[in-house]
Amino acid sequence: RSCILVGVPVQAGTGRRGCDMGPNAYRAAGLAEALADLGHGVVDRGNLAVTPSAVPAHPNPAIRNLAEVAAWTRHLADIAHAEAAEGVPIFLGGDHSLSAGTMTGLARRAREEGRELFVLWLDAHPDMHTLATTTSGNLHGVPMAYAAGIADFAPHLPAPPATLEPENVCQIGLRSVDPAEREALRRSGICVHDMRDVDEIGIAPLVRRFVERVVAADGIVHVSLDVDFLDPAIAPGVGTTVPGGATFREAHLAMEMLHDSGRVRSLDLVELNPFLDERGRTATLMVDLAASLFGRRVLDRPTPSF
Ligand code: DIR
Ligand code: MN
Ligand code: MN
Ligand code: MN
Repeated sequence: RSCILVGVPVQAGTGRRGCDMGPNAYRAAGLAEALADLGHGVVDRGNLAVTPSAVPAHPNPAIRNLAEVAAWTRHLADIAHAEAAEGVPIFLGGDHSLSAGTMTGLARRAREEGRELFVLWLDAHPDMHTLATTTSGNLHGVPMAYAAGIADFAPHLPAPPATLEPENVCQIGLRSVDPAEREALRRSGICVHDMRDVDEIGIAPLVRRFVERVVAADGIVHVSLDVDFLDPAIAPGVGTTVPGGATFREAHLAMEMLHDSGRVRSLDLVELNPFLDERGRTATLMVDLAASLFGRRVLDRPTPSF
């Protein structure tokens, strides 16, 4: 199965401009070459575009760019559904609102194939707001609630034809959770690990437990990697840095273990803002993490038995 690069230059979901340059920064940082060096076929579909059309207004006056996010969600659900049948899609963001669409399309594809879809969500934020609870109005804060079918986003965003099982979602890296999100997480049944869990338990046991659940269900995995999962000291190129994030080795180890599971079928790389980056170092780190996810390793080793 080839890797399929899909550029998603959406920044309508975030409060800062520059995310629309993300897809091209990944190309400049050598993503296609890194994957090809690992022996993968690579197809680059270029950058997508959408034409927003009017959607019913929502009473929350804070919400920004609803029509644009709705258009991306609708289009990306179709694209993800189609590309997941062709290969391993890698969505190059763009802000995290894109995951509302990708997870919806991937869930629909998995359901049609009779496979259980699991999501590993690596982020400082749970992105669990509904249209009613967001106070920033930035819709990169809603995709998890949307794709988990937790709130009724219709008719403002298109209703997903298939949603994720909350029990199949694992979030790791949380350290900025709004009160409404905290409540929504508690009700949802989503598996959540804040940075304290990473500190106390360690990243390896957390990822191992997740992989064990996937294997037990004979499931497949989508990874959604937000740049701000990483500590700002190593990943400054993002609009919403939060101190105390994952280290270089914690992030690579998570990727290496996920690769060894043999279960990863798709990836979102989101929230990279090249305008805020330092000479491409964040783009390069994200490319290296993707390389670890797709098989780069220091030494050959047997696949660990989980
Ligand atoms: C904050 C920040 N919870 C909001 N969210 C995200 O605006 O809703 N930042 N996703 O990256
Ligand atoms: Mn996010
Ligand atoms: Mn985030
Ligand atoms: Mn977990």
